[in-house]
Parts: sequence; structure tokens; C-alpha cells
Amino acid sequence: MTYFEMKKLNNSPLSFYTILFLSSLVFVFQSCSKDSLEEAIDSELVDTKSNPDMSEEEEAISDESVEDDNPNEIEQEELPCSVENQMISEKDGLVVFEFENEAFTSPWSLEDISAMTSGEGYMFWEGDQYLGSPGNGMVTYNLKIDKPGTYQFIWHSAVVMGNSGTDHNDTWLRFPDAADFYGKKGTSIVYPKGSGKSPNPEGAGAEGWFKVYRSGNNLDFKWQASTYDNNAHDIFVEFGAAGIYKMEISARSSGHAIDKAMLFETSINKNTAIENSAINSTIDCFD
Ligand SMILES: [Ca+2]
Repeated sequence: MTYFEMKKLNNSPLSFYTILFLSSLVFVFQSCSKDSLEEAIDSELVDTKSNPDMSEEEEAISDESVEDDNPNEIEQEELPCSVENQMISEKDGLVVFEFENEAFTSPWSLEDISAMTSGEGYMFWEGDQYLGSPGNGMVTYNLKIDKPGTYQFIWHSAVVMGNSGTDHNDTWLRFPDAADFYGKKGTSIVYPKGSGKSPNPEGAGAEGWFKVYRSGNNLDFKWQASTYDNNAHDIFVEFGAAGIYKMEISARSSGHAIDKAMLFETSINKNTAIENSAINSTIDCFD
């Protein structure tokens, strides 16, 4: 190339330096575009893992709710044993369980039509009444007690038949192998008829069974269990040593609906026990 030719090229709009400058611009632009594209893809991948419709705060709450699923429910569903081989395990002086979680047969009936119940609902007896003869429609619960002592018994029950608080309001209850089983009001203590101990309460009873009722004209579900007609005594059970004990119930009046039951060691305040009644005891299996 001659001097004049070089000068001519240098003076033209597309000089060597101009081409070099434009080429640099194109390179920088392509690099930036590539980086932006990769960032966009990365961002899309992250968004795919999370829910694009949720804010970070909502996702945090969502994760918490997954972790807060009731562990007791999952544990019960995964139990390898049948309901007859289950034990309700006392912890810290509390035994809390859904009344329906046992092997009931007809004419016991399971209903779930009250917002005041938990678990699968409540049980009630639809058959003939057994006002003077316990042991019909009997169901046995196994309680695994680690902490020996005296426990008060209450259940969460209602009247779902008629409109009287004194009818269809009781079921038979017995603890056949506990060290003691009695009703108490102040200094008055009574033992079940047929237990071999005295005095016995006014009202029906036989073979170590207490007639256990709920009282009051509000027929809705509430925590209460009493024995002794017209002189309500609370129900107590003594477990002399750690071990597995039977709790038996049998049909008395129809229409007495029972949702849950609870035993609490007497060092625990009754209201405190009721406040903790939403958490059911762990269920274990016999070996
Ligand atoms: Ca229930």
C-alpha cells in the first residue's frame, strides 16, 4: 500500500481505527448479552424451585406449616399394631386419648357432627339401656403408666338424646387392676359396689363398676366425670407401681356421647390438665 492509499483509507469513514472501535463495541455488547441471558436462566431455575406466586415471607410461613403438622397423628397412622395391641402412654402425669380410638362394635356408634369434638368424633350407645347391669358393650383400653400415683379421671362428654341433663348422661367405668378406684368429695370417699370395699355411693353399681355421669342443663361437650347420685364425687384411680393397666367402659344409658378421656396425676391442677387436653398421649404397641 502506498502512502497515498493509506492516507485515503485513514480519511475514509470506515478507517482502520474506526473498524477496530466498532469491533470492540460489538464484543462488549455480546459479552454483556451473554451474561444477562445466563443470569436470567439462573433466576428462572431458582424460581422454579420455589413458588413464583409466593413472596419470601409467604414461603417461610408455608414451610413452617409443613413442619407444624401434628406429629402424633402421623405416628398413630404408622403404628405397626392393631388397636387391640395399643397402649396409651402416660407422660408427665397426663394420659389423654380420643375415646373412639378403640375396638368398638355396634350398637356403639361413631359420629362426627360436633365442632366441639376432636379426632374422628365421639362414641355413643344406640342400643338398649343397661341402667342396673354393667358389662354390656364392654371396651378395654390399655394404659401404660410410668409414674405411679393417684390420678383423677374425667371425660369430655355430652347428651345427644332428649333435652334433659339428667337422662342419657352416663356410662359404666371400671379400673379392674389398679391399686384403688374410688369417688371423693371433700373428706367423703366411696368405693364401687361389688368391689368389697365400703362405703358405696347412692345409685346403681355392681361388680366394681361406677356409674359415671356428667351433669348440668347445658348438654354440650364438657370435661367432667362424677359418681354418686345427687352428690357428685370426683373419680380417682391409684396406680401403685409403673406398669400396664386396664380401663374398662360399658354401656349404660343411650345417647351419652363421649369424645375424649383423660387421667391427670393429682399434683396437676385440673384446669391446667384441661388446657393440655388437645395433645393426645403417645400410643405404643405391645411387644
Ligand atoms: Ca374424639
